[in-house]
Amino acid sequence: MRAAEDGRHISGAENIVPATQLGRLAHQMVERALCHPKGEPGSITISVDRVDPAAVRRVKALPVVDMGTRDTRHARHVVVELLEKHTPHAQQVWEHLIRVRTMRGAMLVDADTAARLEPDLQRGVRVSRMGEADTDAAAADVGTVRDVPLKSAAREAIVLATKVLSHPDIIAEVCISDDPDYTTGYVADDGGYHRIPNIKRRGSHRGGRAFLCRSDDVDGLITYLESAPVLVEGIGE
Ligand code: PML
Repeated sequence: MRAAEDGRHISGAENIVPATQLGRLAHQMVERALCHPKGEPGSITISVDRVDPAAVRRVKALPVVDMGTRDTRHARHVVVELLEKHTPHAQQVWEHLIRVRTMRGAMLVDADTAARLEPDLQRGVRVSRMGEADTDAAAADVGTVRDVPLKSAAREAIVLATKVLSHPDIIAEVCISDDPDYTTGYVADDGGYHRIPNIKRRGSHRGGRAFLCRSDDVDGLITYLESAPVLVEGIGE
């Protein structure tokens, strides 16, 4: 699902489900798009692609680690400290991230040089074809329509981060939501999905994702992130 207003991206969501659940899922996604905190969209697009069940890889969800950061200064310190385990350019990765505006996809950053590796710097890398294996648990978590955006944001981010980290060339991901009301971000790495409250000030439209990698096959890595179907199991277990 993609929701937009005057060509401006408002929200998006996706999942991998059996055909019998498509109606329910489409209904939930439309309701969610209609009450997103970034505003009511002028257009909502739902698209459906057939996926070969034999091609779907199942991976265990990253464990969630709550970092309990006090304010934006503390949050920035924690992000940089986590990234420093993986790159000498942690500060530069943070700078890349806070400068980005209106980028739908993610930045792909070389851990050794801090160079951006995406072929199209404006488009970025759009991670797609992922979902939560236990769709009954996901549906139960959805709750009332008003709760949907907040409740599902973390779950969907865990699904995305787990897919991203399931590629051996990815070392870490850092994310700031571009939703002005959503101030919890995360750093995902081999230690888990680190939730970071106060990663930005409320009301800020800043936001984006950066994937830190070491790769001899950037094209293959991008193909995996954008096209390989992955189901994530056991969120929060
Ligand atoms: C997004 O807007 O896509 C990012 C959501 C980040 C969720 C962070 C969390 O609450 O764990």
